[in-house]
Amino acid sequence: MQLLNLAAFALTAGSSAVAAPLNARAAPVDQLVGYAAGTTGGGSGAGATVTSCSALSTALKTGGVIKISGTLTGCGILKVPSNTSLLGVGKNSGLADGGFQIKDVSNVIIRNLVFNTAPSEKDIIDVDGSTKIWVDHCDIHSKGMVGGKDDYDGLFDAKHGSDLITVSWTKFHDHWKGSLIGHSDSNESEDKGKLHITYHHNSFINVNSRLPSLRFGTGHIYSSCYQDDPTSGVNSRMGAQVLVEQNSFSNVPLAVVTDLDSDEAGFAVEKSNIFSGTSTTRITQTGSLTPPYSYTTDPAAQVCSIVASQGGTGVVTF
Ligand SMILES: *[C@@H]1O[C@H](CO)[C@@H](O)[C@H](O)[C@H]1NC(C)=O
Ligand SMILES: CC(=O)N[C@H]1CO[C@H](CO)[C@@H](O)[C@@H]1O
Repeated sequence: MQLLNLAAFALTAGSSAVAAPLNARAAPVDQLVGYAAGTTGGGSGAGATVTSCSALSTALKTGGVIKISGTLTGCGILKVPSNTSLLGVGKNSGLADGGFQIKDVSNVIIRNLVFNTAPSEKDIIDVDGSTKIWVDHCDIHSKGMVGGKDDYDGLFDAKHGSDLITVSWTKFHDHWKGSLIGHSDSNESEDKGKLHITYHHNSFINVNSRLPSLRFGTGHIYSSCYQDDPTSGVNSRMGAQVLVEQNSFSNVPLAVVTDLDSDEAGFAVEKSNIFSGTSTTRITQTGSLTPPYSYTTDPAAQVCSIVASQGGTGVVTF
């Protein structure tokens, strides 16, 4: 009941960038906001529930609504077709040592799933040439910064002209490479004008870098919690535009940076963020992004506690 009331408040309050009252969450927890608006996945049907890798792999031949119950180990990387929702049952369902490849498709939703342990040299979620993707209320992690940084790939990556993506209320933690958007300095012809992505109400804790790293694209990153990310946070490269607002960065050197790792710098605007501990910024070009949608921020001082309790799995359940 309390959740419904808060959501109703946020919806009526709904115009751009409404700030939360102190000590209350303003943003609704169960709503698609941002560049992926209009993504419907497999629709609203009950769908099929799967409890094994073989059943999941069969269900993925046709797509639709697929509910995963339990932790499925050893599924490898599974391809996801268009018009599909992958939903976790309860708090502890997902994939261990596996992931999803979303390649040359459109309209995919992934919610309430735990991804535990990155497969060797692969991304856990890899979006390639695909549009309309919503990842929400997931917990995506590996084993920490162990072994070599290139033994694994990203937690959530998107490339080759992918577009219209929202990643919300998701806990990213304990890994080397977080989220790479745009994989190469030489992919301008595919990526320029694409790679629009919204990140909100996520946490990035104990992840080395790429939170996200964005080339050519457009990123709106708000009300997220960054803690103990030892190399860099938001990395805008190759003319990318980012708006970084109402986030909390604690011990994130180069929390927002525009001149790292690429031949050309990116653009950034940071506003109303909190930088503490070793956190610093290096913004060499000021950006100009105004998101084309309504959204509700929560204040930087409260986002870590809000995301800790309202992010990840077991909040929005299926
Ligand atoms: C996905 O759904 C849309 C809308 O119903 C439809 O036009 C499209 O053909 C579907 N795509 C696939 C690959 O089934
Ligand atoms: C269109 C374009 O620039 N494509 C390049 C993207 O990057 C790959 C390497 O990962 C090149 O092979 C493509 O030519």
